[in-house]
Amino acid sequence: MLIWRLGSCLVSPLNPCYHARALMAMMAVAQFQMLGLLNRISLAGLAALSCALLAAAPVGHAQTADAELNHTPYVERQAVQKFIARMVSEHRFERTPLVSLLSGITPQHKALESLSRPVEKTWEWHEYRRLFVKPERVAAGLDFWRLHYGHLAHAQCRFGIPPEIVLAILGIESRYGQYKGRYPVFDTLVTLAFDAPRRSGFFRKELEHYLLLVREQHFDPTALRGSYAGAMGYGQFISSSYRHYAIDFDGDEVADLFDNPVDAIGSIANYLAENGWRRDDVLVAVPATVDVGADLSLANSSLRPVKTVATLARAGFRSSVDLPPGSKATPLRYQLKEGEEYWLGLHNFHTISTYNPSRLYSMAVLQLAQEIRAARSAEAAGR
Ligand SMILES: [Ca+2]
Repeated sequence: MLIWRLGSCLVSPLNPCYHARALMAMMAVAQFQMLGLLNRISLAGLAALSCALLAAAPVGHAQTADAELNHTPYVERQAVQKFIARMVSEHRFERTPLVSLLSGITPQHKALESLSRPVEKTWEWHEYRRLFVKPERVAAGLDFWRLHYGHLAHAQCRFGIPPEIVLAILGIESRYGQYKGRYPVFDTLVTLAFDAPRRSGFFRKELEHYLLLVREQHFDPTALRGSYAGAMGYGQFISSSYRHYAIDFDGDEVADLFDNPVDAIGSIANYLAENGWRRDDVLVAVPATVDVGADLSLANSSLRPVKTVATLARAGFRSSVDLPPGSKATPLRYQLKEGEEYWLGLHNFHTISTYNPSRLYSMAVLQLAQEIRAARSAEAAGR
């Protein structure tokens, strides 16, 4: 069979379906360009979009073993039609290019698998900590601090977020920008929005935000890459967070979280400030001891500090440092390789968890931050 190559895609001239898809791809690009949605698309982007659309064979598109997956093309599904209608009526999108764009989705079944078993739910604390709080990440954080000292100091001044907290989030989310995810964000969000029933409401909203984001920022909707959950850039912002919290922090009038570490620093600090970070609260969480007979059912029951330190002391959870008896805390238990340890999470611990609602995540951010801070202090002291 005669086969030629378009970009990285194999195109068969003998299959009329491919011709139709290629035509649809180019039409979608042209229509989005007319709408100003693809102002930044390059020739390479055009080829990539064509490839993405060509890759969306209606049947047999993946070697999935899961017979329960819905193989009906997205645009033929009622839920997708309703979504398109809403984007048209509420946000004035043109129907035809949107249909064309949604005709070219390659289902991201691996993203569905990853969504069903996030490490925050399946790993013990000692495993999670070993992955994220390690010497290489501390050393890279220190390098990043040296490189962006002024902008980190500016972010602390403006938003009240200590540099080491911003650095720890950057380190955990993307290894300081070295790994920002390889999933095509648009295809991934469509897959999660329409093939993950338990999370469909959340991901349809994120898909809506994504389409608004690419229109506002003039991004190529098919070019962006991210995590299996559609998180993007240095700070792994999901679409709604990008729209609400991303800021231009270097003054070039673009909030670029993909390639601009300065904007990423400002945006993470802005996110935490907007989600309640208290600049005067030095402590984020403190180690605790538990009395014999303590009410252990209280541990891990909430990320939000809802009980007073005095109440928790009466229930058998004692802070390792003096805290005002009336201040609020939440008792936390962490599984070690052998045994366990307890902490009291305070207000800013909960604020970190707004980034990722997991006690493992917030503690990893805190402990990585503490190690980066210690390394910085040691460096300053000439040790
Ligand atoms: Ca900028």
